[in-house]
Amino acid sequence: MHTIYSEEHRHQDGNVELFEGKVVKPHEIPRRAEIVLGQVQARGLGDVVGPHDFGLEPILKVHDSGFVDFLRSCWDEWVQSGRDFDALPHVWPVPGLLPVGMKRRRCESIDGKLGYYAIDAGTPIVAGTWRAVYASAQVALTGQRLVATGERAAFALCRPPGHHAGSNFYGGYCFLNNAAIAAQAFRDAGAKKVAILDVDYHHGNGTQEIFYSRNDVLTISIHADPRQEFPYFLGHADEHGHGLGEGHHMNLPLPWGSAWDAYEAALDKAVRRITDDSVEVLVVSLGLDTFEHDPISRFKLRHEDYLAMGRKIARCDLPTLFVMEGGYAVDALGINTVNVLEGFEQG
Ligand code: OKP
Ligand code: ZN
Repeated sequence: MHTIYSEEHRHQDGNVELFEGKVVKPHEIPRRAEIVLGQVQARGLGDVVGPHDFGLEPILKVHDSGFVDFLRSCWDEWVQSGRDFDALPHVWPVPGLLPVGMKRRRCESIDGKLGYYAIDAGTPIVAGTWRAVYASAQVALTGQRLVATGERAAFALCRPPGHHAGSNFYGGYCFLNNAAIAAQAFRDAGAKKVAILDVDYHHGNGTQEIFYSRNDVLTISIHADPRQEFPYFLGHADEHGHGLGEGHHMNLPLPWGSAWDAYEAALDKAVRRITDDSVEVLVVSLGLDTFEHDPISRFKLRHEDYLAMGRKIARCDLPTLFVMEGGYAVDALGINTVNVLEGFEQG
């Protein structure tokens, strides 16, 4: 299968992340994508191609324009306000802040805007963030185009990742929801029903939010239980979709310490839900932070489990776009990623 890759990702290179009460070096670093690219090439997965530029239009079908404007201008406004280090939020308009009858409003101050749009303080915005974020979305869209025009599968080597970003917010190392943008593009290219299967260790809260009231995109996420793990406030087993979307969303939370036996059972449920529906194309939010040695996660998957994961995903028997999400055990990230992709090709 083809891999789509752009060096533009290197421009997302933050200095700091607020993590467990400390200001630490970011876990989401340029070397992640380089390691994956190296393994794609070393194992001969297929050709590596650059992205086309599809412009802002397909992005704006998923994200609010005010939010996209904020991402584009944030760094300049931050510098304008006299700062020269990473832009991070430090104050949030929590729902109870405002007296009854008052509506949350976007503040003109860049600090107010950061708190308005960010869900966490772990996602630094720097000078090159927008360049990298824009290219990452174009990488996903280029993979979408390859699959929509007849390839069985493609691998969008996106960085930064996207599944925590919603229509109107960013965080969890994510800015634009690459998988959601690609899924919407499949719909606009004529697919009647699309499924997004999110196998990242963390719940795909942004993807859930974007499609929660819709029945044309089935979203399924397997992840660490939000009662224990980021993003905490969403991803519980009883969230099924709303209105028209009722029954078109599925969360499969698993406890800390889960290994392949428990994971496989959840993945079987996900695959069954997809094959029971009239899904025409599959987008996989491919995070590899379920790995036993991941530094920020607590599942126990091993190298060989990712081959089995790829084979199992192939059972959906659908044209499939893989979109890179998380994975922070950087030295093992390439092996685990390509294991899924090779397992899929064998399956
Ligand atoms: C992004 B992706 C845990 C802190 C978590 C954010 C994690 C974002 C993960 N103590 N910080 O889903 O891989
Ligand atoms: Zn993750």
